[in-house]
Amino acid sequence: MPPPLRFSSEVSQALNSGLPVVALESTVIAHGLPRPQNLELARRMESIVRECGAVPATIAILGGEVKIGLTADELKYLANTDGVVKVSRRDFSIVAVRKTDGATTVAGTMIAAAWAGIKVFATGGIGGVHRGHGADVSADLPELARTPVAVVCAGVKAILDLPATLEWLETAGVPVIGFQTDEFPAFYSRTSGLKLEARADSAGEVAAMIKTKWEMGLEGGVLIAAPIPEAAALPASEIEAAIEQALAAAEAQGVKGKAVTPFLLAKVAEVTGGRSLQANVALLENNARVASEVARELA
Ligand code: PSU
Ligand code: MN
Repeated sequence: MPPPLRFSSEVSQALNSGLPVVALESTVIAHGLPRPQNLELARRMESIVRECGAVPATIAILGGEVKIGLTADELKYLANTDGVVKVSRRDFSIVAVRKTDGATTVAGTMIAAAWAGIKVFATGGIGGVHRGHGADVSADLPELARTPVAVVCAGVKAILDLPATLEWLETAGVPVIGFQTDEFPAFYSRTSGLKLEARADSAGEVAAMIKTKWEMGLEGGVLIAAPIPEAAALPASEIEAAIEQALAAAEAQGVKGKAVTPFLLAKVAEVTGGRSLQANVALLENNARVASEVARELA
């Protein structure tokens, strides 16, 4: 049985009247972006979803309670509080018992969205298989294999092993749909050289693919990969040096477990300065737009 969910009034009204709702994650706010850009971005994503005719549901855990839609104050609190637990599948019961605050990852947000009946979710980059650490596989991947939520992302950051991540998704039967692209995008860059089997050119086409999968009784999610807008894209070469540096630092400092991804994200942001942050914001905004259109088509 799902835990009790606390809906914001905006989200509960939207769900009751069948309006399109887009889930948004909170790990990117609490662990993925520096302050104060994290709060600015969280607010911006919510307003974009509204401008696009859907209702945003930022998902997080406050005092052990699963919140579907945050108030302005809750969002601010989450963005500015230290020690918020990063919550994937394994962590839900722990934070519930301890009544602590938690920020949901892509995996955690998918689970809560599915409990709430939300079908579409916008994020920046999902987790994946880590470079040189084939056993370090993000909990986001098995979640995509089992939980029926469509996730819009800009691919994965090259801190990860992109080919291995795509192989994992193929094995697990997760459709990866390129949104107006034939290639898996690489977060900061529009291309990766990795071809996708499926491409959709409109939100309607994406929605049809999602709907058809679920009507067939095929369990699990769908990954929609929308490349970063051209104007905001960074050359792969510029980012690669920063990533190498970040990976070396993580290795040297012996960073392990759930700390690895936040560590790498912070290091890359530090080394590339404002440029990577700007790109990050642009692609998140774009994904909020694409997800809203898909949610409208599905509604
Ligand atoms: N990649 C990013 N930014 C992020 C994350 C990944 O570019 O903020 C976050 C997401 O919340 C994702 C999580 O679900 O990191 C994956 O963490 P891990 O690799 O520990 O599963
Ligand atoms: Mn990991």
